[in-house]
Amino acid sequence: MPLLDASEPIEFAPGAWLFPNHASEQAADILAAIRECVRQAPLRHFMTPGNKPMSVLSSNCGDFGWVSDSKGYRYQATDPKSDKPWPDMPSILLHEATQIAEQAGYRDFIPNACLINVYKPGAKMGLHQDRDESDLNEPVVSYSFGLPARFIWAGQTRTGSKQRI
Ligand SMILES: O=C(O)CCC(=O)C(=O)O
Repeated sequence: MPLLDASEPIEFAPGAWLFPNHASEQAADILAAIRECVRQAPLRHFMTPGNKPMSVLSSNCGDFGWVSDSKGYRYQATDPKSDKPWPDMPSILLHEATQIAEQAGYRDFIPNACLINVYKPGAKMGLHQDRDESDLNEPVVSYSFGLPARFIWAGQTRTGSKQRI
């Protein structure tokens, strides 16, 4: 499994870009905005459809949030804990995500959902594809802050060659 350890923006697979340290200057402001979101919609362990708690702590902001429970994975406009709408997406995230998507070649992207994941030591996310979105031509913009972590990129199939990032 080849290792990608880039210091400059790189398209490491068709349409998939890595922007190392892109958000480091805005990190404090982005994290403050996220903290305000999770104050309104607290972090929780979603249950898998098989009724197991996910190890990651999650919440959402934006018009829609990704949720999981015994009824399956889906996006919904309200927090199932409170039945209230998710907090508004912070303007710094809207702005940053739109700009970086444009740099990666995705014009006119307007994010309407933002999943917030917190990984305490030992928490994991298994290899998976995002398929609950209604338009798979839209990009997923993902920011990661904190301790070093290993991401596995497997391309279009689970069985194809993998990259460690
Ligand atoms: O927390 C992450 O960076 C990964 C999230 C993820 O895999 C997903 O949203 O599908």
